[in-house]
This record gives sequence, C-alpha cells and structure tokens, in this order.
Amino acid sequence: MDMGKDENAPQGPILALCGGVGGAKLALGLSHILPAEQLTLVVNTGDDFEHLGLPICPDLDTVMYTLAGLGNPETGWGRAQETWSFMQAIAERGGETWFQLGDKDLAQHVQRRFLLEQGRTLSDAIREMAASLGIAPAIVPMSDQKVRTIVETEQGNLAFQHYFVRQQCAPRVTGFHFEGAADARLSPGFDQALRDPDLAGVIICPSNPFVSIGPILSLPSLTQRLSTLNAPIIAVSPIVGGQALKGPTAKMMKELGLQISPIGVADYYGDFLDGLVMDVVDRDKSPQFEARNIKVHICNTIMSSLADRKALAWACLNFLKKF
Ligand code: FO1
Repeated sequence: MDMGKDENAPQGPILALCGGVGGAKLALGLSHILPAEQLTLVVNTGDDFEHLGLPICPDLDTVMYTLAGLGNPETGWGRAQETWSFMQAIAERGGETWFQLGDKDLAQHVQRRFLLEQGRTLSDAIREMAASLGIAPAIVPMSDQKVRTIVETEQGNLAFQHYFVRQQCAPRVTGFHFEGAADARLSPGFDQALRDPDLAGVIICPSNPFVSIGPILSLPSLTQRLSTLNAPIIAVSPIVGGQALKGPTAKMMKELGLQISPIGVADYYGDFLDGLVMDVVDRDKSPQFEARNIKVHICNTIMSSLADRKALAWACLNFLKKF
C-alpha cells in the first residue's frame, strides 16, 4: 500500500546523513514519503578522488543515481544498462583500469569537472546535476572543501579507493583519518539544515560508520553541535546479526576490536545519539542500550524491495516522534 506523503510524517524538516549503498536505499525510502522540501540528504565525500583527471564522487553519485532510478542494483554503484567502450579504449592504451568508469557514468564525472572548472562549488555543481536528473530532495555534500578518507592499515596508509577497490578491502585496518577535515566547513546546505529551528530530526543511515559516516562526523565542531541539537538524532544499524549487509563494516569492527553489533555502532557514534534502529535478529541486545540511555526501535532493517525501503523510512520517522 503506498502511504504516499502521509500527514503523519514528522511536521518539520528531516536531515539524513548518508554514505554509499545502505544510505542511498534509506534515502530513497525517505524521498518517497517526505515532501521534497522536508528532506535534506547530506552525503559523504571522504571517498572522493581525482582519477584520470576527473573528480569522482562515489557516494554522491550513488545517492543521485538511486533517487533518479538510474542506479545499478547489482553493484550498488555506477549506472544500470552501462556500456564500457571508454574503459576498453583506456585499456588499449595501457591506462588505469582498476577503477571502472562506465560510458554513461563517465558523463557524470565529465559534467562535474566542467561545472567545477566553471568555478562552481561542489554544492552548486551537485545541485545542478541532481536537478538535471529530476531529483527533488536536496542532495548536499558534507563539505565543499576536500576531505579525504585515509585508511590506516598494516601496509601503511591507503587512500580510500586504493583500499576499497584496488586492494578489495584486504589489508587489516588499524585506524582512519580524514585529510583536510580540520580546514573543512559544513557545506552551506548542511549548515543551514542544522540551524533550522523546525528541524524534526536527524537520521544516520545504515552506512559504514567509519568510512561513510565517520568523515561527516570529522568536520570541525559537528559532534559538539549534534550534542546540543534540539532535534533527536537516531542511527540505523548497518550491522545485522553480526554481519554487514554490504561492504567491510564487520571486518573493520573486528580488526578494530569493536563489538560487531548495533551496540558497537552506537558506541562508535558516541553520546550525541538519542536512538538506534536495529533489526529484529538483534532484539536480545536491547537491554544493553538502557544502560547507555539510548532508546531502541526494533524492526526489519533489511531493505530488499522499495516497500522495505519505505517501511524502514516510516519506522525512522515514527521513531523520531517518540523523543
Ligand atoms: N567499486 C568497485 O569495487 N570497483 C570499481 O571499479 C568501482 C568503480 C566506481 C566508479 C564510480 C563510482 O561512483 C563508484 C565506483 N565504485 C567501484 C564503488 C566505490 O568505490 C564505492 O561506491 C564507494 O567509494 C564506497 O561506497
């Protein structure tokens, strides 16, 4: 049943912090429920890098493609119905092929480079690109300044895409840091959404806490602003039954010696968190949250269908109303 844009949704704007695949799924669910002007999606840019002279923004593109219905459902990145002539031509020249750029996806990076070289900020470039894809909710980068996730491993420091793609997340992780974060500012759209006196809540999407949400939280004074925010802040656990639904989250938690559970996620985020949404399989963990003064909402958090995405979005919106 399509509940449409129900008047039951929280009266007031919602801010969602998202990274890659898991974040984009919940962002899609929220975009089907909330009026566009009531939803701001703040997206991680720590994965971004310059490749073949092009500004690659994986998490921003995953969110844009997902909301535009253009995403590749198998990989969770890039576009559906993709062709690879460009990569074949690069390979013929002995160019770099470890990071696959499809022909349609290539247009996204070329367009972004063009807009940035015209002097636009990343926020303005993304706004124009999202508008041209017919996307209504605001999609904003976490910052318009460069912040780059560095994965600290037993092999030394690795740029994020070198860890994630070139080395397929194999090296053992010992830590992270975010180059540029100290000099970066919240993007205007992010800062404005946080300042909105009517803000009804912040949802941290089920993305990797370390490399998708961590870069966002590394922005100066953000965790302090979240701690004093009037609106409730909830996170959806990306760990279900000791596993990550996608990506290296569980492996990272193990290597960092963290509890591979919703508790470990909540502890990593810290004391600005008011609530946690976790899957029914982790129901036995809820007593541990009482000690942390964190409210828990238990529901299905595995998003296989659009209906699942909308149901989880509803669960988050209704949970926010309980604070
Ligand atoms: N991930 C891969 O595992 N292999 C790739 O060749 C690859 C190419 C790629 C191109 C554009 C893009 O936006 C994302 C791409 N990704 C690829 C995924 C990317 O590494 C991840 O989406 C994020 O950085 C982590 O969520």
